[in-house]
Amino acid sequence: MNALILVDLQNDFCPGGALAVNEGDQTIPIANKLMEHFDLVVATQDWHPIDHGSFAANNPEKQIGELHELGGLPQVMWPVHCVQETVGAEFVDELNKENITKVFVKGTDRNIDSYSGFFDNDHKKATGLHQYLQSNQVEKVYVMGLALDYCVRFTAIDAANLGYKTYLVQDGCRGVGLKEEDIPNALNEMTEKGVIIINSEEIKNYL
Ligand code: VGL
Ligand code: ZN
Repeated sequence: MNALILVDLQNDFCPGGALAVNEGDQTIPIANKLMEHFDLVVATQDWHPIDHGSFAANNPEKQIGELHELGGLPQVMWPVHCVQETVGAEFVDELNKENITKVFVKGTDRNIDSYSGFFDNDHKKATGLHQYLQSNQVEKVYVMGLALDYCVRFTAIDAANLGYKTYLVQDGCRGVGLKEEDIPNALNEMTEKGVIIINSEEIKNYL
């Protein structure tokens, strides 16, 4: 079985949102089109409590974009984003949500961030995504979404490490790019870890 993994296609990561990714909304038509090729479509959803430790606002004297620490790990300070039960945390309206079989929330523990859709950043707690894919006999996963240099990157690398044949659909992703090299570095790192980078137009060649 093949699974499409849609990473964080939420309002806050799109233009006008709290942590807007440049052209983030352009990933939505690609997600909608790709769904037609998959029996199993799962989505991750960044889902933070308002007091989450990754928010600069919850760390006195820390500015957005600065590096700090959370749960004993280096942590970028983010604007308040994807707060549970807010419009910013909702999936983008134009996304065909009826085709999503299951949603996995992450970042719910205020004391640790979770970029990957599989585990928190310390790999201590699983979201249930791996178990769900295993119970559906999934062998190949196709990852796309927001943001390429954070949640997409860690989701794809965890998938490859867990033994899935892992494809990254590059045109279905956009990155934050805090530093200029972040997006090319993310692509290189994924390739090194065995992730195969493809384009949505050639999906049929890789199913
Ligand atoms: C993300 C930063 C903070 C992402 C989530 O979805 O890539 N980035 N929280
Ligand atoms: Zn977040």
